[in-house]
Amino acid sequence: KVTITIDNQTIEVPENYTVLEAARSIGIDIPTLCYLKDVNEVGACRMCLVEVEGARNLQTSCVLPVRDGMVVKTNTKKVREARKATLELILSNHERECLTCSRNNNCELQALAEELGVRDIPFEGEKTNLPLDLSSKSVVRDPNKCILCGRCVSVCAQVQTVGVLGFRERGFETTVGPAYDKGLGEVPCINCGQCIAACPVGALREKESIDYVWEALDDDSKHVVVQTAPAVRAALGEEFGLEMGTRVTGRMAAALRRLGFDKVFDTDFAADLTIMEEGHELLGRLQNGGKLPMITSCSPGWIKFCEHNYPEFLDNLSTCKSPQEMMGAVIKSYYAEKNNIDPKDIVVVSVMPCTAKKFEADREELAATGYQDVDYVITTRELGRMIKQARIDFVNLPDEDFDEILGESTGAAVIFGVTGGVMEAALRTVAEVVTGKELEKIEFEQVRGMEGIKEAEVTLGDKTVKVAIAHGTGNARKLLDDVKAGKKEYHFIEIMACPGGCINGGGQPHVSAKDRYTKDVKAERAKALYAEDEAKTIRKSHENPMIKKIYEEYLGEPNGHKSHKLLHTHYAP
Ligand code: HC0
Ligand code: SF4
Repeated sequence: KVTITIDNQTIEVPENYTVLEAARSIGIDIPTLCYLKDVNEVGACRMCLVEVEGARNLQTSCVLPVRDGMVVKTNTKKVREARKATLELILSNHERECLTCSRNNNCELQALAEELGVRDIPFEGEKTNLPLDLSSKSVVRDPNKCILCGRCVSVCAQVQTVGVLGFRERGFETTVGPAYDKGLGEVPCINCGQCIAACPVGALREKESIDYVWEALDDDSKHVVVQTAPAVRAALGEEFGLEMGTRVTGRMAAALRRLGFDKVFDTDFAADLTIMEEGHELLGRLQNGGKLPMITSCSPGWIKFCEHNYPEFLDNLSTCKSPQEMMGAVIKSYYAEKNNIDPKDIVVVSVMPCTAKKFEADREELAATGYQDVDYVITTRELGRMIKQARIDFVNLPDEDFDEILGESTGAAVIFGVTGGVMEAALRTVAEVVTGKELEKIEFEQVRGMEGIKEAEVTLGDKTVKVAIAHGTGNARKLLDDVKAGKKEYHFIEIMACPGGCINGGGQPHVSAKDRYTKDVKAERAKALYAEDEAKTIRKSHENPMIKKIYEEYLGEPNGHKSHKLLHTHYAP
């Protein structure tokens, strides 16, 4: 412990603290811009300047370690003027089109200008006028809005270990993007959108599909069906000022109906279906000497990461399509036939916490009926925008149910949205199928939590099955390197591209660096999903009555002929 005095308050703090951390521990909020806890701690933007007794120059508090006896002032005239001058400099060559920016009212730069009391910008700097990077199906990069904070660069390189973003050129010419001026769609970007989540401004954003969805909704010749991913319900409320972790499942269904969708279905139904297919696939591989470890295939960012970095594991992937794709395929086959609708007239819209799902929906492997399984993907944020554009009073909506029958799901399905959830859902079903006995306890605590890599041994009948879970592709890389080197052996692995799983996907509502500092975003949203699981009467995928029905009426059996045609695929090297 060291003793430090900040703004006349003397406190004791751990010796590994920075001055910023020490100040925040007593509620003194030093402003930051480039700082992102544990990810980007570089002291580049100089917004967090403080005065330190005995030092001639102002110091950047986010990288300044505390020292015993240190005396710090965070709110002197000198500090205020320096911060304001720095901000004015950034603003002087920033494209200040706030009104039409996707981050209007939700921008950390805008908020700082307000907080620091910037009322005019004394000089106009030279502005860049560079083309937008529209090459990716998921992420749009607008270099004119970039403030060079480096947060996206750090997330992409250090957390995801993808490393396709970097600083290019020097001085005024500096931009952030892929090397050699390439577009994000031309490099091994995995579309995870974690860079968007890290961006304080509007320089990185999803490629919006809102206009296409409005157009489909306005077209009377189209039957427009929507599905919502598990994690959306855990975060959509944040777009409307509800507390993080508020579950808005019923209000979300109500809003979608009011937007005009003909049917409101739940990706969770398809998650249950995935468990039936993937669970039986695992049993098959265990019994017949198939390729092990089997690895989950539902996270499209992870699939792309695998294709670029670990092609030798492509045959380990489960052949199951992701739930979003299974749902699309079922809507355009079973549902279409049952209701006598030509699949060409059906438009499937997915609401996803994920930007990579936009890329997935366009993959040519995923068009079981001759049409793309899914037509348009919008993120949780985009759904928030549509609800606002329709002027729906979201907070005060009544709770409504999803439509039958593709809206019926179990507790096992809803936890898909959090790391370890697919594994737990699979274990619930596989354990009962193998033993023929009902589980005494259906919670598998070993696979829960936010540890980067989790391992467990599970007894299934007379066999012990070794499983592992990784979330965030940086962790996936570590795990796969160990498997490759023969250091670890598993039967079944769950990998999700985003840290925390889909709840923290690149399409979820923005959380400022400041809120990320104080709130555990992943844990809060995860709680909402575990609560929904607990509240469900049916919590195992194989007990979903509508899943039983679709096998009876249409699919036959898991991994059967029809399933293979509609619900499985193969990603070739
Ligand atoms: Fe997920 Fe999914 S759980 S990837 O995290 O498997 O995006 O929420 O929709 O498809 O169900 C995302 C979330 C999904 C899919 C499901 C899986
Ligand atoms: Fe990196 Fe993911 Fe952003 Fe692509 S989408 S640049 S992989 S962080």
